[in-house]
Amino acid sequence: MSPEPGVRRANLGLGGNIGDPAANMAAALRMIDARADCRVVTVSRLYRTPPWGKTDQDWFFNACALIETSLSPEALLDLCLGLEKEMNRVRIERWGPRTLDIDILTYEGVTSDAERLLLPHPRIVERAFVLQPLCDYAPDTVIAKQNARDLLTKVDAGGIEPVSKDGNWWQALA
Ligand code: PH2
Ligand code: MG
Ligand code: MG
Repeated sequence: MSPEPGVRRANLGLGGNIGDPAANMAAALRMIDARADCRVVTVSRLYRTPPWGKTDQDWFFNACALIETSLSPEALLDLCLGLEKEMNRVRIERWGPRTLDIDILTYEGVTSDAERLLLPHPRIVERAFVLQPLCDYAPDTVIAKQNARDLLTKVDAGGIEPVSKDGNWWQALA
C-alpha cells in the first residue's frame, strides 16, 4: 500500500463543531506546517456547514488543505489522530459532535481498502462540506473517476457558506 519513499501530496479534510473548532483547525494546520516532515501548501477558505449524516447537532466549521509530506499514509493518519487527541477529542458516537476531525481525503499515488485507512476517503463523493472547500483550490481532483467540480454539482450544498475571505485564516488565528 505504501509508495516509494519521497515527498507526496495529500489532501486533508478538517472539521469540528464543539468549543472553538476554527481555532483547533488553525492550530492543527500550524502544527502540521511546523513539522520537518510536512508542509502546508494550500488551504481552502473556512466554511460554516450544516451537520450532515447526524443532523441533530451544531453546525460545523469545515476546510480542506493540501499538504506535502514524507510520512507514509499510515504515519500521516497517526499524526492526524494524535492532533485530534491533543484538541481533546473524545469519540462517543459515529458522526457525532467533535472538537476536531482530520481526515485524509487523498494521498498521492495511493488507493487503499485497508480497514483502518480507506483511500481516497469513500464518502467525499456525497459530502458537500468536503467537496465545496476542496473545489476552492483543487476542483480537478479526481475521486472515483469524477472530478470534484462535477461531484459538487450532484450533492446538496445548501447552507454552506464561506466565513473567511481567503485561505489564510489558519495563520491569523491564535
Ligand atoms: N463530519 C462528520 C459527520 N457530519 N457534517 C458536517 N457539516 N461537517 C463535518 O465535518 C461532519 C459532518 C463525520 O466525520
Ligand atoms: Mg475522522
Ligand atoms: Mg470525518
